[in-house]
Amino acid sequence: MALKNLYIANVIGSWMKAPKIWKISVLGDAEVGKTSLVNRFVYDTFKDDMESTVESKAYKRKVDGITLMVWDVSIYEEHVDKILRGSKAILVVGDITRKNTLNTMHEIARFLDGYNGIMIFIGNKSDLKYQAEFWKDDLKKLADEYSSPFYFTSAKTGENVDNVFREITMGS
Ligand SMILES: Nc1nc2c(ncn2[C@@H]2O[C@H](COP(=O)(O)OP(=O)(O)OP(=O)(O)O)[C@@H](O)[C@H]2O)c(=O)[nH]1
Ligand SMILES: [Mg+2]
Repeated sequence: MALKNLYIANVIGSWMKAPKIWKISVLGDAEVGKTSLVNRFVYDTFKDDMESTVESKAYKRKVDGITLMVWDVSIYEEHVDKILRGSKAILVVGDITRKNTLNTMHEIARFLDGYNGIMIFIGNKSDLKYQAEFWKDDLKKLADEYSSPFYFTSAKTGENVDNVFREITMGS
C-alpha cells in the first residue's frame, strides 16, 4: 500500500475507534438542584449544604459506551450560547416546591427556540412531593409544547436520575 494510503487508513482507523463524547447542558433557575443532579449522576452523592455555582463546570461519566460531558451551567454564566453550542441534549430543571421555577423553565424553553437537539424537562426534588407547587399536568403541558420528554427526579434519593441520562443515550 502506498504510504499515503497507509496514513489515511490509520487516521480513519483511529477516528472510528475514538470514544463518542456527547455534551449535555443543565439549565434552570437558582437552587433548583442542577449541581446536585450532576453530582448524583456522576458521583452518586448528595449534600444538603450546597454552595451556589459561580462558574459553569463540566463533569464526565461514561454510559452505554458513550462519554457524557455534563455541563452544570451557572446562573451567572455570561456566555450561555457558547456553552450550549454542540449540546446533544439540554436538561431544563425546575424545583417542584417553587412554582416560579416552572415559569423560568418556560422562559428557558422559549430562549432555546430553534435548538434541534434533545430537550428534557425535569421537575426536581420529588422527595418533597407533599410540598409540590407544580406537578404532572403543568410539566406535561410544557413538555408537550416542545414535543419533549419530562421526568420527576430527586437528586437526594436518586429517583429517576439515571433514567434521564438513559433517555439521551437510548438508541444511540
Ligand atoms: N430535598 C431535596 N433537596 C435538593 C434536591 N436537589 C437539590 N436539593 C437541595 O437544594 C439546594 C440547591 O441545590 P443545588 O444543587 O446547589 O442547586 P443549583 O441549581 O445548582 O443552584 P445554583 O448553583 O445556586 O444555581 C441544596 O440545598 C440542595 O441540597 C432534591 O432532589 N431534594
Ligand atoms: Mg449549582
